Amino acid sequence: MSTYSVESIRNFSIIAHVDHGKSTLADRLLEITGTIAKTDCNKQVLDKLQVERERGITVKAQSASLFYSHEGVNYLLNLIDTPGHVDFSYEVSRSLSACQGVILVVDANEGIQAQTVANFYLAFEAQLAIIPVINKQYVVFKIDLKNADPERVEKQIEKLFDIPVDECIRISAKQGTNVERVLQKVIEKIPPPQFNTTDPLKALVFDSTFDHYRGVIANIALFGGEIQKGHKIVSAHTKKRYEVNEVGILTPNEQPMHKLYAGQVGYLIAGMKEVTEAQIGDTLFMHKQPVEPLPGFKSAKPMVFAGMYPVDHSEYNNLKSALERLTLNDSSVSVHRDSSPALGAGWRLGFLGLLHMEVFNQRLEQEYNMSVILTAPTVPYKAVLSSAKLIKEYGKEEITVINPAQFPDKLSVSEYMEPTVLGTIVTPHKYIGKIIALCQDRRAVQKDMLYIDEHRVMLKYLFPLNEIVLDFYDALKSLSSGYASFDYEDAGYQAADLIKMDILLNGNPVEELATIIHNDKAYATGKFLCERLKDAIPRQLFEIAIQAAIGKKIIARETLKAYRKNVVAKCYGGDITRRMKLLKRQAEGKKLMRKIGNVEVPKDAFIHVLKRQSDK
Ligand SMILES: Nc1nc2c(ncn2[C@@H]2O[C@H](COP(=O)(O)OP(=O)(O)OP(=O)(O)O)[C@@H](O)[C@H]2O)c(=O)[nH]1
Ligand SMILES: [Mg+2]
Repeated sequence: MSTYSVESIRNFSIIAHVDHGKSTLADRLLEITGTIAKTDCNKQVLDKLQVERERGITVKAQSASLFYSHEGVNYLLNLIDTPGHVDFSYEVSRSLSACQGVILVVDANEGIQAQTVANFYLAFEAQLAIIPVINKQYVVFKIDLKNADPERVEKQIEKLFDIPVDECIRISAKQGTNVERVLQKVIEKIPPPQFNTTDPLKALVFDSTFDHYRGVIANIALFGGEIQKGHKIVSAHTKKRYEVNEVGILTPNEQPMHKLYAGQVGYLIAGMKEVTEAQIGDTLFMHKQPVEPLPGFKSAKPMVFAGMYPVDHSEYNNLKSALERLTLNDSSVSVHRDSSPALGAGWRLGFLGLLHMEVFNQRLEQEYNMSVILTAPTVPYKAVLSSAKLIKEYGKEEITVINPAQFPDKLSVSEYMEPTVLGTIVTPHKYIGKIIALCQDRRAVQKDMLYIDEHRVMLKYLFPLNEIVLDFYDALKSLSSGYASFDYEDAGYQAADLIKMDILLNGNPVEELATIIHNDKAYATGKFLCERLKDAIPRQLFEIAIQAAIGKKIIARETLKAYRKNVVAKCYGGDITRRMKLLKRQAEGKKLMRKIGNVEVPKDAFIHVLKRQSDK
């Protein structure tokens, strides 16, 4: 590694909208540089996780070091393939901190989409060199995809990003056409890092993974100095001291190296065992040579919270340790202990979005063999307290509510607030009418509307977050035949007329089903939940009233008629053992029931009801 001085290093990320071909382009770059053997089987090789392979999407940024010789000079190129979906944009912004430039990939068929815009601005604001690449373009047959229209996409890029048309490189990542040109552009256009090996060590931890045997593997970018096995280093965040066990580069698997130098990107293992030790955004420095820590990252801001409980309560401790390990690999998940009368002890987890929640759940199942119950997702609301008693209890006036069960009563609150996001929608103009109607139905306020070209429009709307987390994207996709794309960013809180809706069974509230909703949506949601619950609860000896209530006011009601399955009736005659057996079986079934007042509800009924709600 010592032969690669900073002048011969280029650090860059590949960024784009979902599915525009980042990982496929990375495959070709790995092949051209001989990092992996060229075969027909290389399909998104950097997507190593099972969930990534199954879903065909990248969820975790992945680094790879490439060696490439150009005009007689040997270069060390460090590439980071990033995810495209909005839920994982935290991965993108972190990756960019280790780079001096980006390759911005745009699909020649789809053109600029919502995440293209979002990711462009991430790179632009970080003042990185940007190389636009138009993908799915095949020069020999003119086009790779039938509807590819590179000229149009180039014009969009010029109009929106102010990058001259002739700077775009047309490639086919799949066929490898023109990809070598991209590498050359990387060398010409992306500046080498401006760091010195003679400075004291300053290493940014921009990502980390957890290995069962070796503990934390930190991805580091060296902003100064050098590092090798045996060095004593200190974490600026925890002030803890470590001895370096191993350093190396990713090619894309870990390859140990003797030393890493300023400007280089690689990994480090130094006996860190805990989540709190491997703080992403942390600066590592040499013992007794403290440096000014790098600014680090804003911590990931959870957008949705959901309760998580083991399906079988004897699995509690196993789930706890699985959660600890998985959050090491995905530090953007926030974890709080929680408990619920129906589901027992568990956690309340914060995710960056619904896809993130699904992916995390899938990884728990696949990588840790855990099956869990997830409750309905909720967004983090705020309440400004007016009751002196509550202010004293919380120690502050403004509290964040991530569990509807803890929603403070209107009488002790001067104002409720809900989180909002600024959404960007990019769509062919013929769907505009329907999309505007959808946005209005979601209580959104239009902020901007811009034609990217004669057929394509970019809309900006301020949305209440809870109106989009569950199913907005699906609704948008279905009314635009899949052509509209959506991205959003945090836009702070706004005052909102929120209420807590309780669900009652024969007058007793069901804590798990308490929901915080906007006043305007209360009736529809209440009716919906009651209907679902009626389907989910078995009939019992007496009639059951299922009600939705706001405070003392009932806003919806369903009635479940009385009924009892007399299992013993069939056992006429005197076989007492058979009778006993049946009664015993019935009693066991009841163990799986949760009693609310005198009503027995199957444990999974809540989930059933909540899940259906999210499918709505
Ligand atoms: N026809 C054609 N298809 C391509 C080309 N490049 C990528 N694809 C296909 O586009 C799809 C998405 O490619 P990926 O490389 O996974 O896209 P990505 O940008 O990494 O996607 P995310 O990481 O999920 O955001 C795959 O089915 C690829 O085979 C290309 O040049 N031509
Ligand atoms: Mg990918």
